[in-house]
Amino acid sequence: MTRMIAKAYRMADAIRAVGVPVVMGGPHVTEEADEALGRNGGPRHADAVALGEADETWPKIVADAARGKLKDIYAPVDAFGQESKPSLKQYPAIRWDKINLDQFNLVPKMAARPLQRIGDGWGTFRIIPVESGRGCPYGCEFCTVTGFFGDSIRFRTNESVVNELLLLKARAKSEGGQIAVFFIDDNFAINIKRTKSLLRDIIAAGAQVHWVAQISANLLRDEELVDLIAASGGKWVFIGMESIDPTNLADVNKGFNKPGEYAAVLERLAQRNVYAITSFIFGMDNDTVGVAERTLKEIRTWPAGLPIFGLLTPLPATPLYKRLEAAGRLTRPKHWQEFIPFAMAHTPLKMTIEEAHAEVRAGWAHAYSPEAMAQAVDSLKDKPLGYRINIFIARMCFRGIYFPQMGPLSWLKLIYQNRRTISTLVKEGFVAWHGRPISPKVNERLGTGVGAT
Ligand code: B12
Ligand code: SF4
Repeated sequence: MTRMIAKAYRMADAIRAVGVPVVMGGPHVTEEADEALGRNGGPRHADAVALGEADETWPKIVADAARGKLKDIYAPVDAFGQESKPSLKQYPAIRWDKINLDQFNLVPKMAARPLQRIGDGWGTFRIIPVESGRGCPYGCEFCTVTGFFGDSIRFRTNESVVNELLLLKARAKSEGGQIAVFFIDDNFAINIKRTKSLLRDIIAAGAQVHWVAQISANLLRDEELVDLIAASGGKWVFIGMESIDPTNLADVNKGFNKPGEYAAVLERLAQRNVYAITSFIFGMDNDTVGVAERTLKEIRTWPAGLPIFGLLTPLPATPLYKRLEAAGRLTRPKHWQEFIPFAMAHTPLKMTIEEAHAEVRAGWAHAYSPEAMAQAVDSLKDKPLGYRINIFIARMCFRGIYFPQMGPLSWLKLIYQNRRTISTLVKEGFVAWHGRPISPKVNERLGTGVGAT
C-alpha cells in the first residue's frame, strides 16, 4: 500500500541487488506502475508489476518467472483483452487447521505470561483476516476501493465462509487462546440480503466466532441486520463516519452518511453489546480550528467505542488526488516517497496544515486520556465485567495507533496513568472470581488502596 511503499521499494532493491527477481502488486503499484518499474526517471525497484487483482495472473507470473521470461506488466484481462475481475465463487480452501496462527497474535510476549495466569485463553489474542466479498460501489472521493476493485461486487459462497469459520473455531477450541475474525470486506453489508443470509448460515452451522467488520452507517439502519450481527458473533463494527459536518461529507461524495443518525446507529449496536470503531478524518475542506473538540463533544454523548482520527490523504489515482492536483493544492504530490505518519500532503481550505495536525493530536490525546478511558469503562457499569475489561484493553491498544507504545517502559507509564481504572477493574474481577470483595491485604499488595495513588 501507499503508506508502506518506500519501505517496500527498499526491500525490493536489496533483494534485486543479490540477483533475485522481484514482482510487486497491490493498490499502490497498480496506480504507479511506472514508478515501480523505473520508467518515470527514478530507479527501478521491480522486475514485474501485477496490476489489479492478481488471483488469475499469479500462475502466469510464476510460470514466466520459472522460464526466466518475466514481462514488465501483468494485467488482469480476458482472452479478448478486456479487463476481468475474478469471481470469488471458486475460492481456494484456506488451511486454517494447519497455518501457523502466531503471526496474527496481538498479545506482546512480555504480557503473555501474566495474562495466562488470569485463566485459560488469555495468553494469545489472534485476529484472523477472512474475506467474504470484494468491492464497494459508493465511490467516496478519498477511497481507492471503488477504483481498484471496480464497482462490481463479488461474494464467496456462504458455505466456503462458514467452513473457514468452523476450522478457526475448532482451532481455538483445541489450542486455547482467543480468536476473532476480521472480515476484511470493504463494506461487509453492501448487499444486505446476502449478508443476512451469510449470518443466518453461520448461526445455523454453529460457526459463531467473535468477529469485527467494516460496515457503513447507512446500512446499520436495518434492525434485523443488527440482530443477526449480534447473534452471529459480531462484536465490533468499524464505521467510517469521517465527519460530523454534512458539508464535509458532501464534499467527499459521502453524503449518504447522516451525522444526525450516528447516535441512533451506535445505540442500536450497543443495545446488542456490539460496539463501534468510529473513524474520523480531519483536514477536510470545511473543517476549521476546533473540529477535534466539536467532534469529541458529540462522541462523548454516544455509547463507548473506539474513536480514531486521521487526516484527509490524497492517495494516488483517487478522485480526491485528481481534484487537489488540478487545483494546485498538493504540497507533497509524491508524499509516499517521504512518508510521514499523520502529516498532510495538501493545504486544507479553512485552516493551516499545522492546525490540522494539532486537531488530530488533540483528538487522540483527549479521546484516550486516563479520564476518557475511565469514563468509557464506567459507562458500561451495567454490563458484565468482561465488556469493561474488553473496552479498556482495546482502548489501551488503539491509543498506540497515534502514540507509539513500544517497549515495556511506555506500557508501564500507561498503566501508571490509568491506575485508578485498572484498580477498579481488578477489584471487580476479584469479587467476580472469588465471590467476595478484595481483602485489605491484597489491596495493599496491589497498591490500589485509598491513598495508594
Ligand atoms: C484489512 C485492511 C487493513 C487491516 C489489515 C489487517 C490484516 N491483518 O490484514 C488494517 C486495519 C490493519 C489496515 C490498516 C490500514 N489500511 Co487498510 N485495508 C484493509 C482492506 C480492507 C483489506 C485488505 C485486503 O486484504 N484485501 C483483500 C485482498 C485480496 O486484496 P489486496 O490486498 O488488494 O490483494 C490483491 C491485489 O492487490 C493483488 N496483490 C496485492 N499484493 C500483491 C503482491 C503481489 C506480489 C502480487 C503479484 C499481487 C498482489 O492481488 C491480490 C489478490 O487479487 C483494504 C481494502 C481492500 N478491500 O483491499 C484496506 C486498504 C488496503 N487500507 C488502506 C489504508 C489507507 C490503510 C491505513 C493507512 C489506514 C489508516 N489511515 O491508518 C492503515 C495502514 C496500515 C499500515 N500497515 O501501515 C487503503 C490503501 C490504499 C493505498 N493506496 O495505499 C485500502 C486499499 C483501503 C482504502 N480505503 O483505500 N488495513
Ligand atoms: S463506503 Fe468505505 S469502502 Fe466504500 S467507497 Fe466509501 S470509504 Fe470506500
